[in-house]
Amino acid sequence: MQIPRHAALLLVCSASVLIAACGSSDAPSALPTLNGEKPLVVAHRGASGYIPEETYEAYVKAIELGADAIEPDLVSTKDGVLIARHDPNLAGSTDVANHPEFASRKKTLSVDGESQTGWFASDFTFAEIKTLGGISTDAERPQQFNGLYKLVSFQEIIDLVKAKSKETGRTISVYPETKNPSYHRALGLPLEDKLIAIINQAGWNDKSAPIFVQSFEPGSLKEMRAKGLKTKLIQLIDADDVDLKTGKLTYAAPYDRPVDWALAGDKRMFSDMVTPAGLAEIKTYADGIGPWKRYIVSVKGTVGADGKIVDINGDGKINDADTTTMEPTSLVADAHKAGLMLHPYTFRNEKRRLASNYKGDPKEEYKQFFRLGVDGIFTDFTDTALAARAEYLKETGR
Ligand SMILES: [Ca+2]
Ligand SMILES: [Ca+2]
Repeated sequence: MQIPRHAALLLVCSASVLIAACGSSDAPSALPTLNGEKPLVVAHRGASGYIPEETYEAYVKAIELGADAIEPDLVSTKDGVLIARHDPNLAGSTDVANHPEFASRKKTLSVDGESQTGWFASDFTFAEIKTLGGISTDAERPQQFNGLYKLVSFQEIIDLVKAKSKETGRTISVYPETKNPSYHRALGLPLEDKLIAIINQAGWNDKSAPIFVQSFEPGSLKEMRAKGLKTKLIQLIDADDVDLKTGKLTYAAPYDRPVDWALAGDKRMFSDMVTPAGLAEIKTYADGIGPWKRYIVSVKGTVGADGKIVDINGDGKINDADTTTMEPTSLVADAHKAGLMLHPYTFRNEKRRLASNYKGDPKEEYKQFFRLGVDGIFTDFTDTALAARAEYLKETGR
C-alpha cells in the first residue's frame, strides 16, 4: 500500500517534532551568543539594587530572584581571609565609622595611586570584620537595611551557592573578582594563591565548573592560569567616562590602563584591549572579556548653542537620561571572532542611568545588548534582567 505523500510528510514531521520544531518557519534561529546559549544574568555584588551590596543577604536575595551567577569582589583581611567587598577601604560600604573600638584604625592610604582616608580591610581580622554591618553605597537605593547584614567570606559564598544549587536544582555560578591585586601583593596579602586554594578545595578547578574568575589586571589572571587555575577567566576592560559631546570613551588614571601595566611602565591603555590584536592576546590566557557596556553601545548628548550638553529632560542635571545611544561598535563580533565571550557591565534601573531612547524602561537596554549577542551581563537588578531576557527569548521564538 502506498502512503499518500502528504501523510508521509506528516509522519516524518510528527517523529521529528520530538527532536526539533517541525517546519523551518517555526524553528527558532540560533542565539547570537558565542555558544548559542541564552545570555547569563550575573548579580553584580548580589541583589545590590535592593540590599546592601556583597552581604550574605544580598547574595541570598539574588539567588531567590533567579540569578544565574552571583558576583563577589574579593579583598583580603589582615589574617588573609578573602572577603566580599568592592573596596579595601571599608568606609563607604560598612558601618565601621559607628564602631568606636575601631576609631584608632582610621588612616590615609594610597590605593592604586589614589589617596584614601578610612578603615582598611587589611587592618582587620576576619573575626573583627564579622562585627561590622554592610550599608548601602547609593543614596538612591533602600537605606532601611543599613547595618543589619554581615560581611561574608568567599568560602561562605561558595557554601551558599552549593547549598542553593542543590536545593533549587539550578546551576548557580560564582563570579569572583580579584580586587586591586597589585595593591594586595604590595601589602604582603596576595589574593591569587588563596583564591586558587579555595577553588581547588571546592572541587571547581575545571573549565566546566560553575565559576568565572575576573580581574582588571591581566597579571592577576595570567598568574593564576600559570599556577594551574583551569576555570573560565574573564578580563575586565574599564574606561573613565564618556565625552557626551562626541560619545567617545575617555581615559584618566587609574581607569586608563590596568594598574599592573601602569606599575610596569606599559603605556598601552584599556582601549588597546578591544582591538583585534588586544583580543587575540587576551585569548592566550582568558576565555572572555567583561567590558564596560559603553565599549559596545556608547551614548551622546546634544550640544547646545552655548557649547554645553542640552538638559533634554530639564531636571537641572546632565546624565545618561540626556543622551541617546550611538551605533553599536563591532566589539561583540570582534570578540566572538577571537573566540571570547562578552559579559558587559553594569546594567541598572535608575532612570538617570538610561539613555533617553530607552524611554525609562531598563528592559529596553538589556534587550538591545541581548540582540547584539552578548553572552551575559552584570546587573544590580536581577529581576529586571530576567524579565528582559524572557521577553528577548520570546521574540526569538523560544
Ligand atoms: Ca566587580
Ligand atoms: Ca537632565
